Amino acid sequence: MKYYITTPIFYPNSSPHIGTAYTTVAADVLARYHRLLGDDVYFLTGTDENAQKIVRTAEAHNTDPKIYVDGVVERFKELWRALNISNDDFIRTTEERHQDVVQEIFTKLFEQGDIYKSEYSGWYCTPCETFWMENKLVEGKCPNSDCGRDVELLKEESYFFRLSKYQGALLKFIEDHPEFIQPISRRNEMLRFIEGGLEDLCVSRTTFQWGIKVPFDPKHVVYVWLDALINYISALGYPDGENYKRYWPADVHIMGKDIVRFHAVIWPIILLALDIPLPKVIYGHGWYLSKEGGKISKSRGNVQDSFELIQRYGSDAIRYFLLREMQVGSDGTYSEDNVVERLNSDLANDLGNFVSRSLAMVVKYRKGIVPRTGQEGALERELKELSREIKNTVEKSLEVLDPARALEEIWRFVARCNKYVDETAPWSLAKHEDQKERLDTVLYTFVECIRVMAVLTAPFMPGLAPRICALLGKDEGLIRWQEADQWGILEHGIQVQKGEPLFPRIDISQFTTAEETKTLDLNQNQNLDLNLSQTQAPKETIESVPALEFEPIKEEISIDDFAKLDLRVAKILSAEKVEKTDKLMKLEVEVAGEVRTVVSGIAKHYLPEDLVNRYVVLVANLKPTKLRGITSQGMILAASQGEVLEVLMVTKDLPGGARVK
Ligand code: ME8
Repeated sequence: MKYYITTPIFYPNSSPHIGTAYTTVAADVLARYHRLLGDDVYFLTGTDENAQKIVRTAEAHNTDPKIYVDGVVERFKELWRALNISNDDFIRTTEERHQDVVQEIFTKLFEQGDIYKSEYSGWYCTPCETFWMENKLVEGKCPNSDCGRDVELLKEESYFFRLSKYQGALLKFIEDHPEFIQPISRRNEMLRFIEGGLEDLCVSRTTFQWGIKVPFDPKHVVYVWLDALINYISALGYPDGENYKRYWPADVHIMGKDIVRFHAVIWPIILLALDIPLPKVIYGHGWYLSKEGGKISKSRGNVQDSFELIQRYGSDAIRYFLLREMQVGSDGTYSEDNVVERLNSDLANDLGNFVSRSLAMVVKYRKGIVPRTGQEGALERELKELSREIKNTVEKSLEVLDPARALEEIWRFVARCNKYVDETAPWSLAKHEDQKERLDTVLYTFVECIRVMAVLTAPFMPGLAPRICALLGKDEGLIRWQEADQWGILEHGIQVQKGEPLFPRIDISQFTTAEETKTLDLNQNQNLDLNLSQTQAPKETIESVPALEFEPIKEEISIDDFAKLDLRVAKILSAEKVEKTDKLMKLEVEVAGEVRTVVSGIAKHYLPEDLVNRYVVLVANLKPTKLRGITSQGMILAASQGEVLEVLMVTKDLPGGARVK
C-alpha cells in the first residue's frame, strides 16, 4: 500500500520553534509507522517562501529575500535532522520545479474561466497572509483569534478565483466523505463556514514583485496561498511525474487548526477545478500553548530555542513530550517543567527503569546470557494477552491520527511490566535452587518485554529502538511491527548488557533559567568542545546520537600556554551576513571599551537578530586576519559537533571586557 503524508510548508520568516515542530514530529510518527507496516511511504515537508511577510522581514534585515530565506531554511532542515525527521523530500516554493507547476495551473484555470481579472478592494493581514472584507474585521484588526494585528487597506488590480462556483460540489464532497476533514470538530466548523457562502478569492498581487509571476501578466505575482497549496503535487512532479502517479492523492495532510480553512476550501476547489482527485484526509490538530495561555509563536515572543531543548533533553524525550501532551481536538500546554516531569516519570522511572532493572538481573543471575524459558504461568499469559490488546489499540489510534492515545496505551504495557517484576520477585527466586526454571522464565520474559517496548516505541522515539537493540546485542532488524505481540522471538543464549540508563533523571534546578544554562565557566570546564554536554545535558543526549565521531583531543599544553590566550566577554552590537557567502557573519562587538569587527562562520546557524545584544566569548589577542576583505579582530567561541553549532554565550551580569579564564 502507498502512503503519502505531508506537513504544511512553513514560512521561513523566522526560525522554527517547538510549536512548529509538533506537526512535523506527528507526521514523522505516521510515516515511520507505515514504513514499519511495510507501506510504500512518501513523506513531504518544506518551506513557503513567496509570502509578503518574507519581503517585509528581509527588508527589516536590510537583505535580499532569497538570501534571507536561504539562511532560515537551513535552520528548518537542521531542526528536522536534530529531531530525527524522516522526510523523503523537502520542497521550497522558490524552486523551479514548483514555480513551473504553479504557473501551469494558474494559466489553465485562467483559460478555462475559473480565474478572471478584476479589482480587489479590501483589507489584508500580512502576518496571516489573508484577505479580509471590512465586515469580518474585529475592531478594525485581523479577526484571527491568534492574530488581532493591524490590517492594511488594498485597492489593486487582481485576478480572482471562482470559489463560489464550486461551493456546491465541495459541500457534497465533504458530506459524502465524513473522514475528509478530521477531527469532527473541525469538520463541523468547515461545514458551517462553507454553508455561510464562499466569495471568489483574490489570487494575485501587484504591489510587490517577490513571488511567482503570472506568466501571461507578469506585473502580478500569484497569491501565496494558491502558490503554497500546490506544493503537495508539484513536489511529486505533477502532471506526469512518476511520484505523482504513484502517490497522489495524499493520504493525510496534517496541520494546525489555524490553516484547516485553506486546506478544506481553497485546496479542494483547486483540485476540483483541475479534475484531480482530492486528498483522503485533512487533519487539523490543536496548538501548543504556553503556560500563560497564548499560542506558542515567534510573534508572541514565547518561544524557546528548540535546539537548546534537544541538546538538553535529547530528541526522543522532546518528541515523546510533544506527542504525549497534545490530545485530539484540544490544545496542549508546553512548559519546560512539564518536559522534565514527563522525562523523569514516564521515560526515566517507567521505561528506563524497567529496562535497566531487568537487564541488571539477567546480568546478575545469568551472567548476561538470556536463559531458555521454562513453563509459562498465568502472569506471562496475561502479559502476552495485554501485548495483543495494546498493539491493536496503538494501530487503531494511529489510524485516527492520535499518537497521544497510542503512547498512553504503550505506557500501560510498560506499567504492567514493572508490576510483573514486583510480582515475580526474581531476587527471591534466586535464593532457591528449586526455582531455577521459574527464574529462567521470568528473566526470558523480561527481555521479550524489552523487545516489545522497542518495537512499539520505534515510530515515536526513533533514537531509542537502536539503543535497546544494542543492549540486547542485536541490530535494528529486530524491530518488526508484526512481532509486537509475538513472543519467543529472541533466542536463548544471546548476551545482553545492562548499559547506561536510557533516560537519566533530570534535576530541573540545574536549569534555573534557559539562559543560565548557556553560561560558561571555563574555570571548571576545560574541554571547550563538550562543555555544555558534559556538564549539563543528560548523558542520554550524547549517547542517543549514533556513532558520533569526535575530533581527537589535541596534545597536552601547560597552564602557561593556556594563559597566553586572552579570552574576554564581548557584547554583540550589530550583526549582518557577509554578502555572497553562506557561512560568514560580520559582527561589531564591544570589548573593554573598544568596538571591534569580528567575522565568524556562524551565519548558517544564527539569524542576525538572535545575536544582537548577546554576550559571547572572544579570543581577544588573536592576530587580526582578513576574511572576504574584512579585517577580523578576534574570534568568538562556539561548540560544534556535526551539523549542530552553538555560540557560547554568557548570561550573568558580566560586562563586555570581563576576563574568561
Ligand atoms: O501557515 N502549536 O505556515 P506557518 C502547534 N505557510 N502547531 C503550531 C504552532 C503551535 N503553537 N505554531 C505553528 C503557514 N504550528 C503556511 C502553510 S501549507 C500549504 C502553507 C504549526 O509557518 C501548525 O502546523 O505559519 C501550523 O498550522 C503551522 O505550524 C503554521 O506554519
